[in-house]
Amino acid sequence: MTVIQWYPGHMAKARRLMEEDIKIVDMSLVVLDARIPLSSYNPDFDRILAKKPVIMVLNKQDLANAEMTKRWLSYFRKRGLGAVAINAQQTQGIKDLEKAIMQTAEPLFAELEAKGRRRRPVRAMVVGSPNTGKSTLINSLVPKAVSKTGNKPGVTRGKQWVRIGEQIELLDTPGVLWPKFEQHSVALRLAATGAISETVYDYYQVALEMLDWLRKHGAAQLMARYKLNLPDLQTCPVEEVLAAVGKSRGLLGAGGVVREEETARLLLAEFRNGKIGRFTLDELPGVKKDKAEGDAE
Ligand SMILES: Nc1nc2c(ncn2[C@@H]2O[C@H](COP(=O)(O)OP(=O)(O)OP(=O)(O)O)[C@@H](O)[C@H]2O)c(=O)[nH]1
Ligand SMILES: [Mg+2]
Repeated sequence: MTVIQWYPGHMAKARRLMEEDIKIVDMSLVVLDARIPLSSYNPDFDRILAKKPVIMVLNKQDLANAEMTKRWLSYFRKRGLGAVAINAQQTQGIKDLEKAIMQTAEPLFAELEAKGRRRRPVRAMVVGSPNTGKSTLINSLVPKAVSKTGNKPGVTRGKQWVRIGEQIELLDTPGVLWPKFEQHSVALRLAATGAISETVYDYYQVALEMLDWLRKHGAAQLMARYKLNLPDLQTCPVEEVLAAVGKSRGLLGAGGVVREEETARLLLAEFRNGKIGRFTLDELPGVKKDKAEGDAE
C-alpha cells in the first residue's frame, strides 16, 4: 500500500494563520468527525491551541455509532476538555454547544467583571481537519448561511468571522492536516471519511481496506445492504467481496466482468453518507479491539 500524504501549501499557510489567531480568541472549538474522533484530531493542535480552553465537537454524529459517541464524549471530558456531539447538518446538539461555549467563557466574564469592564462577545476559533463540518456548524448557528460548505476537503480557504447573536463570535478556518501521518490506519480513515483529496490516494485500495474493516465490524449491515450471500465472507480474499458488491449492483462490463473502480467508488460513497450503517472506526485507547464500534456487534 502506497503511503498517503496530503499537506498542500494552503494548509501550511492556514496553520500559520491559526498560530496568530489563537492569540486573539478566548477558546477553540475543535471539530472532529464523530466516526474518527482520534484520527481526525490534528496532533499539532496540542501545541497550537494549548494556552486556551478547547471544546471538542464531535460532528456528524448521525453517521457514527451512538454508543461509541457517548464513550468518546466521556473520554474527552475525563481529560478536562469540553465535549459535545452534534449533527451540524440537522442542527442537532447546537444548543448544547452554545451552552458549553458560554460555560467555558465563565472565567473570562468573571475576570472582566472583576476589572469593572463590560461583557463582550466570546470569541472562538473553529478548527479541524478538512470536511469535518466546520462551516456547516457555523451556518447552523446563524439564520442565513454565510459560510460556503461542500462535501469535499478544502472548501474553506480564507478565514471568516461570524457573529452569533449577542454573545458569541466564531472564526471559521480552513481544514488543516499535518505533514506526516504516523499510522497508516489514520491516513486510511481520513481518506475513507473524505478528509483527504481524492487526487492523492488510490480509490480501489482504500475501498478494499474499508471493506475489510466493514466485514469484521459490520458484517450484518454489509450483507443486508448488498444482499451478499458469501458463507466465507470473513475468509475469502477481500477483492472477491468487492466483486460481489459490484455484481449485486449490476456494475458489470463486457463479458460480465465487474467494474472494479466503479464498485470501489460506490462502496466508499455509500459508506461516507451512512447508507451501510452508523460506524465509529476509532477505538478508545486501551479498549480491546473486539469490544469497539459496529452497531451489529
Ligand atoms: N451527515 C452529516 N453531514 C454533515 C454534517 N455536517 C456537515 N456535513 C456535510 O459534510 C460536508 C463538509 O461540510 P463543510 O462544513 O464544508 O466542512 P468544513 O469542515 O468546513 O470543510 P473544509 O472547509 O473543507 O475544511 C458537507 O457536505 C456537509 O453537508 C453532519 O452533522 N452530518
Ligand atoms: Mg469550511
